[in-house]
Amino acid sequence: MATDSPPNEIAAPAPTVDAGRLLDRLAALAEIGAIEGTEGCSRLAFTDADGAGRDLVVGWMGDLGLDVSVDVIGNVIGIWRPDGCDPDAAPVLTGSHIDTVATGGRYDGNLGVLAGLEVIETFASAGTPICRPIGVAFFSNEEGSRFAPDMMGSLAYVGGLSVEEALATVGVDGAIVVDELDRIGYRGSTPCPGRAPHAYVELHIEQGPVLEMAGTRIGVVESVQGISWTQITITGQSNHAGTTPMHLRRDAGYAAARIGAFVRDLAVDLGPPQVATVGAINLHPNLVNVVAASATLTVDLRNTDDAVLVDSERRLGLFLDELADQEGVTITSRSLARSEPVTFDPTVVGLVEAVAVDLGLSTLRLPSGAGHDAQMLARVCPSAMIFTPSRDGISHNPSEYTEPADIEAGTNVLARVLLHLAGRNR
Ligand code: HGY
Ligand code: MN
Ligand code: MN
Repeated sequence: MATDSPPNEIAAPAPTVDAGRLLDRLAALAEIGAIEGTEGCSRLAFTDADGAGRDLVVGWMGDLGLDVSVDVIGNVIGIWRPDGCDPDAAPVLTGSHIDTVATGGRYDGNLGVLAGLEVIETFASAGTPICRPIGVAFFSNEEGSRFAPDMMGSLAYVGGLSVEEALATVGVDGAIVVDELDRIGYRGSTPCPGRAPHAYVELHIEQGPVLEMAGTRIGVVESVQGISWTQITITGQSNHAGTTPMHLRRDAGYAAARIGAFVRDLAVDLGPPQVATVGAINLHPNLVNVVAASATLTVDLRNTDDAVLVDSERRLGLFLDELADQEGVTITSRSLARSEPVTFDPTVVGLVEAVAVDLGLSTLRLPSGAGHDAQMLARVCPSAMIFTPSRDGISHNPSEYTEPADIEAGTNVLARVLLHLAGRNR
């Protein structure tokens, strides 16, 4: 297995990447769904903007002569099979996602896909010999904010979600995945689950403050924390805001606010790394002079320790039962996504670290607070991630930014790691 050689036998230095070309592609992709007046972009999964972004990246894959496949859930993989490599060998895969949240930055996901393209173009231009094919993927709907769960495409790719279930998923706007995939022309024919890669390595921005605060260039990601998404529906009674005495109200809006306060207090009580977020609240009829009849909201709970995450879910459930009794409302909930913490392959993690050190870059081992496609690929092959710092730790925000020098450094680490994994005949 490519990962059995000790990291200190790192493959011959890889050719250095063309950071300017990579930054130009990041800028070109960010033009699609650009958020006016910002550096960011909005390309929710399977929207026209996502479709246009896909077309651009697939065009670049074609320009490089990659073998491009589109599977039945829209995952796209471009594989480089140069002369001299074993074309039938399981490829070493890199990549990420190009769908974004509605307030997205230009680096989240996009960096991992375009850095993979850059590495392949650098190797192809230099005639770098490899034994195994190298592939670059973008997986469908990593964000999950329009269609839950997150990492939908990569989860289906590894067999963790049936294609039927994924295609039938109804989004927050009432759209259905299969119709949207057909509409943007990315419901492909390649079967899913897909072939297990030989190994998977993903470059991604950290999206948090840790690397920047430590003054470190490269994050050596050891794991991804567990994620729990719940949709909560509260049914009360609409009533007149002026005439209804407080003790006679069945106020869904107030109940929703109490839930938001509870999950904040729960995270503070449990302490780091527990985090809790109410990101979406919709009231009905959402009018100034009407006590809300109903409310729908989401709760995102995360922790590196699954036992604590389970306890936070339990405590939330107990609170909802108490709240329903107190306020005379009915409360129902359903899980939108649930993934346990994932530990990456220690040998590949060690390889990332050894390469970065060999390139003279400072490193820090850390867990990922965000979910990533790598956590799904880790189910089927040795996987790891490389982080680059995020300015002020900001992400899921159009002002998301990573220094060009850090983008170049992270991509050179990726190049060397991929060469090591693909450059040896095992
Ligand atoms: O929610 C996440 O962690 C990722 O951005 N999908
Ligand atoms: Mn991402
Ligand atoms: Mn994201």
